[in-house]
Amino acid sequence: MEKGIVIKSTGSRYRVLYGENKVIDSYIKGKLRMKELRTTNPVAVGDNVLIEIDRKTGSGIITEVLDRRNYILRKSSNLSRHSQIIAANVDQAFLMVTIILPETPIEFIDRFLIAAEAYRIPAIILINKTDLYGKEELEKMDSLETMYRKIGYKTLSLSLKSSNDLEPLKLLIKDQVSLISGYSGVGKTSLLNILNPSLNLKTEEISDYHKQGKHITTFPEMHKMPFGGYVIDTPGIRGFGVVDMDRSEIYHFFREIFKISKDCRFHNCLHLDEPDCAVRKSVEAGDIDFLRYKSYLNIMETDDRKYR
Ligand SMILES: Nc1nc2c(ncn2[C@@H]2O[C@H](COP(=O)(O)OP(=O)(O)OP(=O)(O)O)[C@@H](O)[C@H]2O)c(=O)[nH]1
Ligand SMILES: [Mg+2]
Ligand SMILES: [Zn+2]
Repeated sequence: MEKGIVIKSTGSRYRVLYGENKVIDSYIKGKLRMKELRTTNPVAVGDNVLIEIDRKTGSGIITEVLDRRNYILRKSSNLSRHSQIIAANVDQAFLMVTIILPETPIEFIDRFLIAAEAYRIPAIILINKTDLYGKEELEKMDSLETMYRKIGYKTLSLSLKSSNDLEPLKLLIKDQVSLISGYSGVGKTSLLNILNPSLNLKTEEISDYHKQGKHITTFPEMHKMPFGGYVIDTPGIRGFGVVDMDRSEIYHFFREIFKISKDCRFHNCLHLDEPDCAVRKSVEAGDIDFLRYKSYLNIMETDDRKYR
């Protein structure tokens, strides 16, 4: 019996890292001892597992999934009640965004941040491709950083196409399990190739026509960093995990809105059009950023079903 960590999951096969850097293709046999979870994948990237080695085939057999500290879910489809675990045991989540090529909308960032907030996973915003930015883009980047720093999020800007000091980022990644998410084509995989040149992962130019990525990474995969720590590269999904949150608690995960909501007249205020709403007053006074409030309104309006 060996203890290992799942670094890739492609349906029924799992790649497990164990011992001193040994990798073994594994599968599940029989019933796994696990908590009840309605998911389509019982074992996910980041799971700590016990394996036995099948002497005949050389494959690993996963016999047990150890307790998870946390996990990030994604609904298989909007209508489905089944979810898929994207990753387990994550210390922090990076959201890589770009101002152009492709443009990452604020609402997308906020959806990611509230999901991370709900999972209690610290989120860090990485702004990539600064080499492409002119005056206008740099201004946009600046106001984005100001907006998120004001409410306590860490942001880092970087470029992978010019000599750029990646030391601050490496320090954050070192000895942690990090997940990296973001639109297709922002440069997630390119970053990993730079942090660990022996990886040689596939990346691709974004399409000239759509100015979007081509979804090159198709499965989440965990990579070991030579300086310590692991990073889970994810496919450029149009959204992070969906969390089971009630519509009435969405504002709990907008940290600055939540903080001020204690001053609303009604304890069940949703900050829409209730009288004496401290949140709306704060938005009017410019203390809460209007863009954040707008994301909140949009999420309240459109995601009625998804968040239940
Ligand atoms: N100019 C510029 N291009 C970059 C930078 N970082 C990445 N790119 C390019 O962006 C393109 C997409 O990069 P990928 O690393 O494949 O993007 P990804 O986020 O992994 O995309 P998916 O796997 O589809 O989710 C590649 O052509 C990279 O060379 C950067 O800092 N500046
Ligand atoms: Mg990729
Ligand atoms: Zn209110």
